[in-house]
Amino acid sequence: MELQILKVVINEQIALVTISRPEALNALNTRFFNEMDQLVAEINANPDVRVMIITGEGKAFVAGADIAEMVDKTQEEGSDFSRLGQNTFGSLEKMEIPVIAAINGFALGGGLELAMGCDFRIASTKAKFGQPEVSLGLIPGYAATQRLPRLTGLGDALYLLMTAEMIDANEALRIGLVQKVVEPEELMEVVMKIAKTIISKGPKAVKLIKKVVRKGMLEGFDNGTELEALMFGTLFKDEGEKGMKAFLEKRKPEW
Ligand code: CO8
Repeated sequence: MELQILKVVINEQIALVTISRPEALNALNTRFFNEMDQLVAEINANPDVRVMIITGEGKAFVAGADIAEMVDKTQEEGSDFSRLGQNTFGSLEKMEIPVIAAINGFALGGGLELAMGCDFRIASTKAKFGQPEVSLGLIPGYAATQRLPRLTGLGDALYLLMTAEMIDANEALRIGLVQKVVEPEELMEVVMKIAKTIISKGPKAVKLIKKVVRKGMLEGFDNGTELEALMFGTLFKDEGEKGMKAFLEKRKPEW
């Protein structure tokens, strides 16, 4: 399938993905999910890509699921559309490489759910966040009921989900929804710099961080620490040896 909604530029081991349907504030439709599924499969198969960044074109990151597409759905179609998005955003978590959300503007409903499927989030001061579903007589369908409380804690998550309040980037930072807030004109520069910092680290170690942390969050502390010990061991006589020797020899490691 030719990508129409997603613009992808791969450069210096970074895949920059821009969601580009600004006339609808990048609202998520079936075509978006199909394109994203295809792109994730392509990037998973491309060993030259070490970090993926997702951002939005225009004044929105993503202003939610496409209400025009959803309005006439039946109960069954509604559940199917929910599973479609859950699977796509779940596949971002399952990617081995880090996925960063560069939030340029509105991240509402399904847009915030997309951002939460990424590994961490950097926001412009222009970004606005919210889960407005209850205003539409809906609940979130792309896992905000599960990811939001895990990121912010229960009280802030239930507050946002029940009130549909739209918050600014500094409030999102305060409740742990984003990790940094920067001026709009600096957003991509800062995110690129973060991506390059990650790329300078041990490639296997970075992938294992994602795997071990996410497994522990899903399956609990004991399973997580068991996997940590196993994976820790795999780095010896490998990247770990290179990194530790370089430290002792006071030089930069070559992976
Ligand atoms: N879906 C479809 N079109 C949208 C959406 C959307 N979510 N958001 C904006 N648009 C369209 C507008 O209809 C408008 O189109 P047109 O120019 O043809 O009239 C265009 O984008 C520009 O939008 P506005 O004129 O409204 O721009 P403003 O700057 O005045 O307002 C807002 C910006 C505040 C972001 C406003 O557009 C808004 O409130 N948007 C809807 C936000 C929302 O409610 N999002 C949640 C949607 S529900 C959801 O995401 C549930 C996810 C789970 C689904 C589970 C599957 C079943």
